[in-house]
Amino acid sequence: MNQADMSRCVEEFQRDGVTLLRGAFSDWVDGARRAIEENKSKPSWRERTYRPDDGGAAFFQDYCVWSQFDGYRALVEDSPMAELAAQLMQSSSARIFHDHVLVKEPGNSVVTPWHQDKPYYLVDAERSVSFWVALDPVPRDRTIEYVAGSHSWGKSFKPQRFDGTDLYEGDSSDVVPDIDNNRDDYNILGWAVEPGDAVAFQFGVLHGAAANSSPDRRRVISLRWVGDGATFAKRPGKTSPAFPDLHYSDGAPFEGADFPQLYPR
Ligand SMILES: O=C(O)CCC(=O)C(=O)O
Repeated sequence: MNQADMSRCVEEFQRDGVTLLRGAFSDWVDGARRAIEENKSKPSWRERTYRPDDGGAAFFQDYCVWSQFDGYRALVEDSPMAELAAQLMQSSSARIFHDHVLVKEPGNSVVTPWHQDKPYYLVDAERSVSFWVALDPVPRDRTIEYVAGSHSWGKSFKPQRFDGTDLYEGDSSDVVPDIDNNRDDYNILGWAVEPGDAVAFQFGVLHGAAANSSPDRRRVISLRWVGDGATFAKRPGKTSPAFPDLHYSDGAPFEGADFPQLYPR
């Protein structure tokens, strides 16, 4: 990507909370696709696959597996992702937080509801970015969507699992507004994507994605990064993803072997 394009992306990312990086990871698509097949046959203990009641195709998800499969590791360590993360976040450093693998098989009926990522996580980060890397073509009507600017609302909405259950028991925070029935009230952004394109977005921006009502697979890996000043955050329950063996105190600097700083090396 040339300097002018990158400057425009940084501006959009700061203003809207989201931007599109065309073709940024094309060279890592084949490896990541291979890793998905390996991962599906050897899921981690964090795997969460939704099998809809309608008997339709599955929605495979796994987390925190980037260092276990060569194709994922290459995408994280060998691609320009760490440096792009630092540039987008306007940070002098970039640290990998985790990955989230999302495979909506052909005909999968699970809609990813509107949500923000930050209340699910054990990290508080003013500088954050997820790269939603497409490994299949996804047309505009089935792609991930964002409410532009919602990262700046100063809100933290109630986190719920994708099946609609609350993540934290007794959580009294506000529920996400009914965006689908009031779409004209929001500036909703989304792009048709090709394999190797990435949508980069902040942990605080509202987003959701359609079901996969097509005969094609929708394979994605979402890689999460944080920048300068990130700290651990204690939440009122088990975070998603969960790190049951990790001991940390609220407000401590976010670091450790699970979360290596990859920019600068
Ligand atoms: O791809 C999807 O269905 C949702 C992805 C998502 O919510 C994320 O990457 O944070």
